[in-house]
Amino acid sequence: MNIGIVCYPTFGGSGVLATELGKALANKGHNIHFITYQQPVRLSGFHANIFYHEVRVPTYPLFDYPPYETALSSTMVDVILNNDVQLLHVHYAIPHASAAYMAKQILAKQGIKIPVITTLHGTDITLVGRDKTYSPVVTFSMNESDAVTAVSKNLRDETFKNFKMEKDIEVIYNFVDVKRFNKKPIDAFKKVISPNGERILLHASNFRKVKRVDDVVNVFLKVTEQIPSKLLFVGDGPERPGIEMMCRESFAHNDIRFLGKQAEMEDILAVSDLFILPSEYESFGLAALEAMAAQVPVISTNVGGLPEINVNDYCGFLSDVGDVEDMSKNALTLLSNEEKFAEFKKNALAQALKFDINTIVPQYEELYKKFI
Ligand code: GMT
Repeated sequence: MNIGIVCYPTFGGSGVLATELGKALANKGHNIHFITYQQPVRLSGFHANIFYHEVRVPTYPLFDYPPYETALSSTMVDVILNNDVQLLHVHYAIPHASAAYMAKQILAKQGIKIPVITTLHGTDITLVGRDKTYSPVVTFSMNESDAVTAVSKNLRDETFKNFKMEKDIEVIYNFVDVKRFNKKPIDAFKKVISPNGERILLHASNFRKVKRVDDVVNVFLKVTEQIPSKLLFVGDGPERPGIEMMCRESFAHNDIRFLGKQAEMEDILAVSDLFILPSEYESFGLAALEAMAAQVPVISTNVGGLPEINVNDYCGFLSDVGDVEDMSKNALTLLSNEEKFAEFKKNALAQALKFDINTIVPQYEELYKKFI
């Protein structure tokens, strides 16, 4: 099949998932055309079946806001016409679903029928999309898509609750390449981070308010008071300067490292003991799934789609939002009981295998086949 994939190219989960999906489909022999404004972060190297088309948005003194959506629709039309693309799969509704609708209408006038599949990822529904500034366009373009998928049951339910949906939403869970993430730790790396065998706690996100990164710091401080530990932060975003300040002022400032944006998460996960995700909302929590694939138990909140992935008292623990006390207690339970910890690590891998790339990607292929 010849598939066009539209996504955000940044470190956010939707872009990561879309890129990994494109790579997996290309490995299965499909031709994949990425359409976005920058090379996606997880897309590097050469692959015979992968093509990257950059959306250029010319500036003009009249524009306070260059019209990205118009440029995106025009690029979609151009890529489809010149590469025999048979289907557009857009990730994150805003503005990808409405831009795809426009491209579809333009092509229809030329007698070309191009099916559009929209995958909802989270904030496009629960935060941004619900805002009345966007909601009429999001509702219309979801309903005009040939198929809509959501990455968890919770996100599907939230969409029905908040939008006037006229069509069904299929749940296709996010996936992880377990083989790639279940790696042996690099001893030298571990030694640098925890020279005296301290435990390593990890958090990775885009440092937005919804991630409650200050809770990560507070959980860590309570843990390291009892069991000497180190805290690693991966990612970047608006809350990072405040969090860095908070860490600098804490008694454990020498035990906290900010690694910034990292493409090779598997190497960092391989040396980590626990993954901390205290978010206010997660439609899915792809970062938690990647941790589980690396046999890292997850200490998370119990909101959104997280309970569909992180099974409480099996491969991690779930707590109420903001309950730092409970999250630190759960972390200490695992770190102080080798037997339980080993069992949770094994369970984390078993749980991740349910979301393995080889199980989920065929579900997208089946969906594509219905429309091509
Ligand atoms: O919140 C983020 O990290 C970014 C955001 C995105 O759209 O890239 O992530 C959303 O999509 C991910 C992939 O499907 C999910 O794993 C995240 O849970 C979801 N984020 C939220 O719902 C807050």
